[in-house]
Amino acid sequence: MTQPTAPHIFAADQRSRWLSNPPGIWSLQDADLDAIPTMSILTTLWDQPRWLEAYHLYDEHGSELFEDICDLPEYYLTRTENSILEANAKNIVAAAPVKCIVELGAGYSKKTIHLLSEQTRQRGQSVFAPIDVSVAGLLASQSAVQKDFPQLEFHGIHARYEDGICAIEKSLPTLFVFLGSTIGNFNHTEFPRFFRALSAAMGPDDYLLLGADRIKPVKLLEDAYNDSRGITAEFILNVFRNINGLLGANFDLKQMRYQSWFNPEWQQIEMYAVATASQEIRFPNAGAAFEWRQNEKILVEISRKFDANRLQQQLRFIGLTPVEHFTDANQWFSVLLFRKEG
Ligand code: AVJ
Repeated sequence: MTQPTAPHIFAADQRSRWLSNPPGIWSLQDADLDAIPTMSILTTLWDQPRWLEAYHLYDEHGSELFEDICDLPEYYLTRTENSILEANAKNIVAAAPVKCIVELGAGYSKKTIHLLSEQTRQRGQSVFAPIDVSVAGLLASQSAVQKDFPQLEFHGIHARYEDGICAIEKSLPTLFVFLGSTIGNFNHTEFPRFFRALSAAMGPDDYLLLGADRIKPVKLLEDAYNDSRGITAEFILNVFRNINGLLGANFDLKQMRYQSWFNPEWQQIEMYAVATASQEIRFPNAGAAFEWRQNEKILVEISRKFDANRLQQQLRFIGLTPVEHFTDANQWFSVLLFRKEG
């Protein structure tokens, strides 16, 4: 079978690196996506404190649990951001005159639909290219977009964010969309590294739309990550089921519990798994093991909360100029539009 040539959304020097499989979903030819999670899990688990990169939470079951979290009464983020986008999609799209929308992460949510329908209404023919590490998510997005927006050219990019971002053609006016306060997952080294890479990859006619959860009373924050139905606990501990499957490890979900709190100094929710008994965790495939002591915590996820003005100032230093700031009546969440410094 001959490979179709990668489309014009990829930079010319990148096109030969991307293969389409299945049709419309592009993957890096030389990426070893299996080796990467193993390496990531083992290194961070041997760190002090032990921790995990957040993307391991999103196996199939984890993605379903996250969908359930979005509907929880305590989890105000998704609802609030959606209302901001619904109310302002027209202004956002008008302020960012682009031909292409690249979404980082989950491809086809209610929130994205507001932007896509405004984009097609205001500009007609356009490109929509979500970047995601999950092929299943990209395929779902593809079939939904093809059905609802036949005017949109769809290209799914199966890659980690930075690999995907760097491949996009700089001269194609593009709006990068990064919603849900996913940036809250980045720690203090990942955060500047990510934004430097994004800013460097953006062309002079490119924009960034960023969703960020804001600092607010601690009770509201802590409840959002410790819901009464225990779905958040299930979501966090599910990462160990995923790791057992990936690495043949023996984490026992009955010998751990979920614990979270808002760290006021770091202004972040920290989500931990705590060992309820000492246990030996073995990774037979890697010939490795460690002693997980009773009460020792593994940091599974952080969710940083932001001061919107400070975030704008920070990104200004990285070459991203604030264009507009959209928020809700309570000022719980911000949707920020930036353009690349010309
Ligand atoms: C998807 C990273 C934005 O931090 O609020 C929700 C993930 N973890 N409940 C968040 C999450 C537990 C979520 N993000």
